[in-house]
Amino acid sequence: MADLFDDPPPSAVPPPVQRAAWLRDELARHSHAYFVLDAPLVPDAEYDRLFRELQDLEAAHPELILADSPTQRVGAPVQGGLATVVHALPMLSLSNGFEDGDIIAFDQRVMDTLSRDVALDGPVEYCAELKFDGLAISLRYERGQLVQGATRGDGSSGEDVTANVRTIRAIPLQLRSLAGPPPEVLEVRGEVLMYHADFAALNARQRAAGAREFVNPRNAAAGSLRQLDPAITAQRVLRFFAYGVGIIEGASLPLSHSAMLDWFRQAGLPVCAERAVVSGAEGLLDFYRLIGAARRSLPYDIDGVVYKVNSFARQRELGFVSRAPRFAIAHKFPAEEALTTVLDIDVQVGRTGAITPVARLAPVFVGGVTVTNATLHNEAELRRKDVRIGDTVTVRRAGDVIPEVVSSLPERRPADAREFVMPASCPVCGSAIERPEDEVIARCTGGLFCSAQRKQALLHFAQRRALDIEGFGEKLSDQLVERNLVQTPADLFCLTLADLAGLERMAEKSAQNLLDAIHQARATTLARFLYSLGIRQVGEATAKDLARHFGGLDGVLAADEAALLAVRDVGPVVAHSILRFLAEPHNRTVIERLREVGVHWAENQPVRASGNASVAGKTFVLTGTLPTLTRDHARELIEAQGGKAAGSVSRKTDFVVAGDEAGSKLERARELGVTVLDEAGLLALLAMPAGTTDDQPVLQPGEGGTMNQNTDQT
Ligand code: D41
Repeated sequence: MADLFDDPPPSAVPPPVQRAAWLRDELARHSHAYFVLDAPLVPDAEYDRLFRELQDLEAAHPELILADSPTQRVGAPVQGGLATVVHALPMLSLSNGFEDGDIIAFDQRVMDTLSRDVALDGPVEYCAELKFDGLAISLRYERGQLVQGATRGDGSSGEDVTANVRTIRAIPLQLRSLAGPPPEVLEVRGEVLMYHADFAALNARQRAAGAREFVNPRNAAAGSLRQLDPAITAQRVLRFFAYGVGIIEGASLPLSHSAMLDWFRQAGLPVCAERAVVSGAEGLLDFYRLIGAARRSLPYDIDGVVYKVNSFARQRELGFVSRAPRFAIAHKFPAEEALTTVLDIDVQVGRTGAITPVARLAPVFVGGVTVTNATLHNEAELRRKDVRIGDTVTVRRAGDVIPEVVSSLPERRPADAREFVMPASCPVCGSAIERPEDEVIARCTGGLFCSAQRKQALLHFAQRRALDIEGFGEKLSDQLVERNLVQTPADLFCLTLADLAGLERMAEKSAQNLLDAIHQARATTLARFLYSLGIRQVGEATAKDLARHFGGLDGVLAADEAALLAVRDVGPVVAHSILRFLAEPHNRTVIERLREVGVHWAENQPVRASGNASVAGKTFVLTGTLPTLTRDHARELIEAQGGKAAGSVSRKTDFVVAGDEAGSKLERARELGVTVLDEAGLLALLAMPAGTTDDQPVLQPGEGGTMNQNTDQT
């Protein structure tokens, strides 16, 4: 078999039978590497090329087509609805726990039950795994061939989704041969889900096609799996993770759940790597906390973790209560979505005057806190979601992200529900609200005349990434503006102890501390200064580009459009925004006054992108925890050599620097074939002499750092 994996030399063109067999093996090997080993061997385009070659070959020689050829995944549409499948062994449900106490009690019950029959020697061993937020399905393999896929349904019977399941590349059409012949029958249970990136891409396509977008990856996965036409399912990238077993005939299972998962993986089934064998309640709770912290960096949604007594013999001893096994429990994370009602909708005015509609909600506990306000983003979003005052809505609060209204439930709409009307004038300052034809964001035209914008501008100016005035917060900004103590950021530097001591909750000591902090903040960098001005479209990265390019403020102030466009990553939109800001005499006055009151920085010579050719002009994305460098430090090192640190991975990314627990960004890098470095690799790159060019290998294995480009066969 092994020699079939080498592309035959062109001189010896193999007969079509052999070429087709080679292509099928090669395609299966790549799918396995991608979906099961999580280590792609070739870029997607190479897979596509091999796939097309096999398709062409089979078209020319239809006798070569085999049922389990990767080209045969998409079958004919199902007529007259999905058939019902009665599960040979019912698909059980899981009982839920929410608090530590629930888990401690579960472990105690397990110990009590087991020790009735045998003396327990120490804590119980569990297999802990993720609880995927997808759809449970059962796959039936007969003699290693996939013959049926069915949804869980009510646990006793589900829907026949064989044709759709066959289109899921993560699901092998044929099991890899283990020692001995394949089992007569093997039912594999697991979850079908959609990764965040694939969900976003699907919704972008839906939007472009004017079709309905999906609310979340779970719904998208469910909708995709229950299609009547498998050609549609085939266009949706679904994944699968195996976590259980149904009927098994003609083979015996390993002795534990964790050994079974390993066995599945060897058989070519995707099994999630995020799993552990742990002991006792303490081990379970440690796993819960570990996964809770890493949850955001996973490329898919989970809604908790699942614990299973590891030994199958002990599982049998424990048995079931009604439809749920006594040997397993789901430990759920606090729900991130909840239903509540919209009491009112009003608008908030942001730093740049952006008007954001905000839903005032009946208080609801979601994502671990009580939420009373949720953003509706903008008018177009609000209309698309058709949210009305009085509606029942789904609110989502994930991690530290601002709570948002996800969707409304029109079927629960009361008769007196009212539509939101965008105000014509700013509720804070009364200035007109305008929305340019081609933009989605409406804005208050009041500028710094609008106190809402002034407050936000001050907060932006003082924030950590700008002038970094310690102790400057929202309450303070509100008071300074409301008492007319501060009109522009420059006024901050003229505040006196008496001004501050008169404010609410401001003792003399804290007033003095604040004055000191303001005084200290005068020493800054040009990049921070430019960022602090709050010019639209000028974020931190652009501010740094500008500072690096011009070296000093006067260069920026004098720049015309052509000069701005010469700055890396500055395009016409950013250039116009800067020019518009600087054309406003008022803004120039504020800048002058800031210099007068002593805000200063070291002016540099403009940096030419020549420091280290391996780094200068290159875009880096940092992800995960590096062993010694903080992310900020790594970023500074990259920037010091003319490189740029970006937040997300795209085709323009040159390097992804990945540490521990790197998640979706690393995944994306692999998908796009972006070079991945670890910390040692980054440091080696930074130490490289000037003049190293693009086409020289950046690092050789064994040179102190490691690098893997996923086109290499690792
Ligand atoms: O990830 C999951 N959603 C998951 C679901 C999992 N990791 N393990 C599971 N194990 C079971 C048993 C123990 C009954 C085999 C499950 C489910 N059941 C399950 N999924 C839907 C209902 C039950």
